[in-house]
Amino acid sequence: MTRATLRFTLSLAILWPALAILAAPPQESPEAIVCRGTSGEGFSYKWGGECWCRDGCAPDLANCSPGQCTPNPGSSGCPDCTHQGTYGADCSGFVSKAWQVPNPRPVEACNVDRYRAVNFTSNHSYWNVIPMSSLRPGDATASSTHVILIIGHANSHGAHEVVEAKGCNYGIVRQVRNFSSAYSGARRVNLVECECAPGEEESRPCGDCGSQHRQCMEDCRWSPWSFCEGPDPTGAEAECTAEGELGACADGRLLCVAGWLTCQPGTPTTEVCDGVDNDCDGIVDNGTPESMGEGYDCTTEDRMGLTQCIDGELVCVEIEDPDPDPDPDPDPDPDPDPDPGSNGDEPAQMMMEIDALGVGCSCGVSESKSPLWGLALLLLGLWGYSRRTARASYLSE
Ligand SMILES: [Ca+2]
Ligand SMILES: [Ca+2]
Repeated sequence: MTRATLRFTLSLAILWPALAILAAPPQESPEAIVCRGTSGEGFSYKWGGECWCRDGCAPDLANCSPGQCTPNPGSSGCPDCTHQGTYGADCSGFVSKAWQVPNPRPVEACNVDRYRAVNFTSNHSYWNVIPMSSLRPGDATASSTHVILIIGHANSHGAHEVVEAKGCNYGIVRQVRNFSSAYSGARRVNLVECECAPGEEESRPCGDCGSQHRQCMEDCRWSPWSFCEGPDPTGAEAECTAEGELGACADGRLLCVAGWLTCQPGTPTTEVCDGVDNDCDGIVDNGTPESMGEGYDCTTEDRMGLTQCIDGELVCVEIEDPDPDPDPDPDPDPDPDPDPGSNGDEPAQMMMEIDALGVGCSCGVSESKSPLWGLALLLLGLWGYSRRTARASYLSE
């Protein structure tokens, strides 16, 4: 098979699927085309190939081998070349996939329908030929033998940043270059105006402490705004009073909830003895004995006691003895009237009776008293009588 026959056969094989399957390219932005194109950088040039792996707008060389193109002995390159590896693309396969023509295909899909370079030099239902001076990102420029994806605007020298499957010894490269007069421009159809540049981010404030974010997606459209949220003031350490909450639950923390400053109530906890309404039922220190630590044995001033929560503090309260010990040395005979036969306290009793009854009155004296006591009482009576007689005589004179 001659080289010309080989080229014709390969071209027919390449064109056949494209002729058999015709579908419009997707509605998308030029930036989406550029994103797809930049993801091919670094993969190998593969004659007849049109697939690579991407991670967003970047090549995924970690998960996909870029392949290796080697010119056969005596040749300068493809199509007389050998390729090792699954992934890689030639120039027209690369632009066909970047443009998603004739059908939308993942860049990872190999052996799918595509076009040849020369196809891009004339009008087509999927693209229009444009002046080279009008080239902008997302367009292509093609000669009869090569096609290149434009990813940048013309610089002051008329050069553009491009991505192209440059050749067997180069692979797919990204560079800035000019074009000879052999090239013409082409712009794909079904392009939509961009809302934003893919990857661009935007944010705006919301509520009184929050913010929202959105990102420009690959299709050149903004993603929906994110949920409104923000950081808690002073790291959620700012204190506040939670309205309608009782006890410890009223001691709140100022948080940013859904973008609004909110006093988050405290959490009820087990009631303990601390002078605080821990369980938030409106009553201070009303827990169970177990939770309060009450009713346990303790000692205070060498007396046994029980723990008790008083004014927020656990104290040891002495136990009161309900049946105190009787007098250890009780009077065995508590009768207040001593034995009348005893002589021991007779004088004292007698004197008391005298003072109470007055002089001359001896009633109540015990008959058992000594006769000397009777004589003494008689003498005392006589002395009193003589005194009263003498006083009466004096008053009558
Ligand atoms: Ca309580
Ligand atoms: Ca408490």
